[in-house]
Amino acid sequence: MKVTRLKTRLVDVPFERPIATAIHQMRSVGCVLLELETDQGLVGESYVFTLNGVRLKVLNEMLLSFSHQVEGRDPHDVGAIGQAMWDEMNPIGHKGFSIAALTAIDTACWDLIGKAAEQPLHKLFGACRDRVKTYASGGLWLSQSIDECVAEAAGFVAAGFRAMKIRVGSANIQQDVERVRALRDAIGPDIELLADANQALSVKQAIRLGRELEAFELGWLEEPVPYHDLRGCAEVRTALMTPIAAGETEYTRYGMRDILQAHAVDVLMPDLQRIGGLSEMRRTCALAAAHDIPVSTHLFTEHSLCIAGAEPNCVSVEHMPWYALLFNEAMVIRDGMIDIPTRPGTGFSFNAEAIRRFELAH
Ligand code: SMN
Ligand code: MG
Repeated sequence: MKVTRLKTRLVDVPFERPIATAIHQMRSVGCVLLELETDQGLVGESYVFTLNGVRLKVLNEMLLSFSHQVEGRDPHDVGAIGQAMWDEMNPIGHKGFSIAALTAIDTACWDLIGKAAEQPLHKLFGACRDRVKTYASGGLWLSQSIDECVAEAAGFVAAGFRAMKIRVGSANIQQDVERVRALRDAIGPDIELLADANQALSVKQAIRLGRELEAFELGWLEEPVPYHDLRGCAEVRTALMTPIAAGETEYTRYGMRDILQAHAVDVLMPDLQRIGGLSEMRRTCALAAAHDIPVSTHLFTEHSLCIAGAEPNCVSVEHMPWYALLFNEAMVIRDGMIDIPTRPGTGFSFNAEAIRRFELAH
């Protein structure tokens, strides 16, 4: 099998209303949809994105600039394709959009490998489970009132979730504590509650907030301090009983290695776009396993399910609903778990009508 053409389309998927974390103001996700066409008629698909669609054309241009590394090649040679891309991006760096391009091409190659074998990817990787724990992450934003959060939490439970994540890290620590208290009171002790501070706190603020939140039995406190302050994150971790999660903002196995070596986290949270594709995600899980650290994937719910299905220490995936309408297939959520799809490849294919609806001219 040979890739005959690398093709991209741009879409901008708006949210129902603007939302915010401690450091993000968001109204849409702009996606570069990648299709690798082949001489066998199979098409490999993947996507990468930017918040609010800013710099989407730059991301697209970056992806197109690597076309020559995959056109004319067999996607089964994904290891060599990835290595050639890695070597070529040396002068521009192994972070940012260059790694996003690697992610898109690597993941679409794997999609093709699965489709050619007529196997779901977790089976090709070596399956370990057919369902994985998840948590509702598409809500409980800092921009919402406590009443809105409480109502939304009830909806999450009704939709089959047994865990959910609230955003904290506002300028007012007491306000964060009150939000978490109200939510814990509303959902009771049996629903897992996670909190994400999105790097907004200093070490001392994070320890202060974390100590006040210990009473609410959080499953984890995420990104308490700026992502590059690994020593500070480790300090927060030592000061609290609550587990610390981080990793979404760093890149590749080298970024993950530094986090693990700094003893900065109890749960590693790699992001498919920033890690460098399914190949690098598998290496990352192995690296975390060698440190006895569990992995929970960040965003990219659909495309991370094959990893959770194959990596024993990938114990949960973040459920973010933003991209679901781009796909023909829906995720199945029951009892707080998502089924690992049994369809070939990643198990998710672009929906032509949705793409027509959200497509941008370029
Ligand atoms: C998050 C940050 C930015 C965009 C979406 C989500 C958040 C998370 O850190 O972990 O979900
Ligand atoms: Mg986060």
